[in-house]
Amino acid sequence: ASTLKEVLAAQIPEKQASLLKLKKEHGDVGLGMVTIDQVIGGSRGIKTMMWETSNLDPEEGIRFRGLTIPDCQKKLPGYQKGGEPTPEALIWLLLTSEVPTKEQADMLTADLHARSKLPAHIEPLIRSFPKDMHPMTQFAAAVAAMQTDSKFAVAYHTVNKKELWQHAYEDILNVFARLPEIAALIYRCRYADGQVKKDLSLDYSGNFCRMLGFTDPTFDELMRLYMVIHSDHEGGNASAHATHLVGSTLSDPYLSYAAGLCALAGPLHGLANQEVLGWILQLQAEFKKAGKPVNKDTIEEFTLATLNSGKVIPGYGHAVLRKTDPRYEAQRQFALKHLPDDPLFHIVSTVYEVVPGVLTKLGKVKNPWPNVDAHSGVLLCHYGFTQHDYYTVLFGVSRAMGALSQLFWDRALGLPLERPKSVTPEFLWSQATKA
Ligand code: FCX
Repeated sequence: ASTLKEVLAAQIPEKQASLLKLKKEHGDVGLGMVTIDQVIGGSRGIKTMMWETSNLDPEEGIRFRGLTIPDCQKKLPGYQKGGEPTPEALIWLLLTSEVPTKEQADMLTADLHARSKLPAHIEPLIRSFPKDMHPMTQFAAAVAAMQTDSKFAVAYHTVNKKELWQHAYEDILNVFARLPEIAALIYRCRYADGQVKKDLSLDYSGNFCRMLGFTDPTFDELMRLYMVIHSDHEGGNASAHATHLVGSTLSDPYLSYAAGLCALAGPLHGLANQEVLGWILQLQAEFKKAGKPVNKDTIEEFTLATLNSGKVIPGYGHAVLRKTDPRYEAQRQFALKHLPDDPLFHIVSTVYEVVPGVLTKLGKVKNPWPNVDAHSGVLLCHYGFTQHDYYTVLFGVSRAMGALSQLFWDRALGLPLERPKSVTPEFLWSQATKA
């Protein structure tokens, strides 16, 4: 069977030619006008970036290279037959747009394991961080510090720019390979004995779970699903966009992804998974103290109190989606199968019955439905992974797969520096009064 790099090398010339033809023959076709509202309003809906690896439909949700999450669960090889798809299989799909055979996915597992050794300074660096430094700060710093190993940064000065993609490929695969150990070190140093035990006889996710200190095979399956569904959400989300933007300066994949992680660490983005569990635990603790039952009425009261204190309901709403996130639904199905009686799952389910109605009544929320972050924490908690200020790191291990698969194509296609035009408020006023 062909290796991943061979498959990609064969695809590049055709894709380059197709893009060149598109630009040359249709480059002046318009894609819609931009309103003042969009310029002030965070560029919502402006089509301004090409993204190969996935596409987000407001109603249907994400498709990875055309495949929905249930399609991926059916078509991508798992660790065991009939199990959840592996992130290795998904990386193959994202990069090549082809569903790998089990043999190809296993080949990629072996390749990632072979690349997984951290540069010597990374472990002491993580051990030196203050215990109370947020795990995402540690994660972004450690990924940036691995940049000493970048083949791309060296190649920029030594090779023809047509060859740069080969070096981007090496860095990207090395980042995928090393993120789990970095993440595990941060976890074990902060919450456990600081020891990380690998098991390279397992797949990417199984080994990651062992390094974190978890041994339940069902938790391994959860991790596979978690890694797959958090990987990519088209290009406009802040972590993917930051990676793409920084990469467009020909900053290397380590630094580009460190930027992506900094974006993911914001509470309106990836940090929402930490916020959701904090909100649910606060709800549980307050109700217990007051002797209140957990039901629709009390949850509605708690939701209104959060809104009245000027805060958002974490895990609900989305900048693009207008329906329940299929990533939420996939996790709900996992919970129904593996932990139907879990008390926190019951709270999450009741919140789902109440919050959309409350947000709809506000009249300004464009999407009252839950997103991916509304569910992930309770699944982790069920298996004893209770340290919710760490959860965004797991999201960050996964998001690399999408953001960096696209970064590979950015470099293979030789996409230019991203540099949109900003305008002054005076310009906007001048246009407004002209109209
Ligand atoms: N709770 C309360 N108010 C909300 C809300 C929520 N969950 N979602 C949106 N709103 C409010 C906005 O704050 C805004 O109010 P304002 O006019 O007073 O500023 C108004 O509704 C309109 O916002 P809207 O257009 O619907 O949403 P945006 O595209 O601006 O923002 C996010 C989208 C995701 C940022 C928003 O829905 C939110 O803050 N949600 C909670 C945080 C969260 O779950 N983030 C994770 C998102 C995602 F899945 C991920 O990146 O991981």
